[in-house]
Amino acid sequence: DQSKKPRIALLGIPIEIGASQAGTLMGPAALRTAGIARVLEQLELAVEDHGDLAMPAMVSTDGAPPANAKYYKEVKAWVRALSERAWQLARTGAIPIFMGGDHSLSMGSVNGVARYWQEQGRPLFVLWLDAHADYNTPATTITGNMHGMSAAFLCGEPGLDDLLGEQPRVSINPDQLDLFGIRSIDPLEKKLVRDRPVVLADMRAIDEFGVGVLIRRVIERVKARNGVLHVSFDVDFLDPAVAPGVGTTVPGGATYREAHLVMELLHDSGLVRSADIVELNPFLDERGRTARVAVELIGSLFGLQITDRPTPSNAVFPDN
Ligand code: 4U7
Ligand code: MN
Ligand code: MN
Ligand code: MN
Repeated sequence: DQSKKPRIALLGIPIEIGASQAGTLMGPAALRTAGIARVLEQLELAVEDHGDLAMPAMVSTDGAPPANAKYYKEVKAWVRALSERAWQLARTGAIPIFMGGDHSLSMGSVNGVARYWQEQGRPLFVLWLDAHADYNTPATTITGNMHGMSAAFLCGEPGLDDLLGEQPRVSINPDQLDLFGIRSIDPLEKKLVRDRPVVLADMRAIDEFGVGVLIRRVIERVKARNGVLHVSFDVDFLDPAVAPGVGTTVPGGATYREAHLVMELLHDSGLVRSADIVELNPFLDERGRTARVAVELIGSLFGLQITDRPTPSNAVFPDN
């Protein structure tokens, strides 16, 4: 019965001006070609593809845009439109998957779903799977690229204060943001992250403790507060050997299996209510490899399993 199945709402956001390299605007098309809807349908989910968000008309801001924020006006137009749309999609009760597009789109997608969960009275936690912290502001950025500012903006850092226009801005408490997989951070950005109660698992921590321990720690924190989880998956979280189709590759990333285990554990938690999949750049990909890996990982996030047997939560196998 179609009506009883959990619903997934796919929305493409073909934005690329937040990044330094062109090409992420083809991301939604590549994810569709790689079969994102088919994979989710095979998991007994009701999938609605809402197409791509149309490029919004630019709104003239009063006054000059902030310095050190490239394409501020264009990004603002996208973020405002997406925040409204994300809020509406969340209100339908579906699980929205926002298909990027560069990571600046999360300023709109996360703000919109955060608004919805605030109305529901449940705290929203954000898991940021990324090589980068994305915790720059116009005051700390080296490049001025806004895809490197989204996490900081969402936590209420100043500098892009007019970005949402008339949309209500819902700040995420920094202790409800988990930066996971980090291995590239700029000097002033590093200082800012150090001064904030942001939770962080860098690649060194992942090497030492493994993703199993660290993701369970994330899940326990969300459960302890009766919260829900948004997963913001930047494809450069993955090692470039697995995922070459991104503009900002950093060596030493998550392996294929580490990334699947992250997604499998998140699925089992039952806490994920929305997700972004961002920074896929099909122009830089090799024969669709990265798009395919991204779709497989979305499969694991929404219930694809190897054996369909319950996995014990400790190292001891149950008697059966
Ligand atoms: B992404 C960078 F300087 N920190 O601010 C910057 F290294 O969404 C990179 O994670 C940002 O891909 C990367 O431009 C943004 C740079
Ligand atoms: Mn990144
Ligand atoms: Mn990012
Ligand atoms: Mn990037």
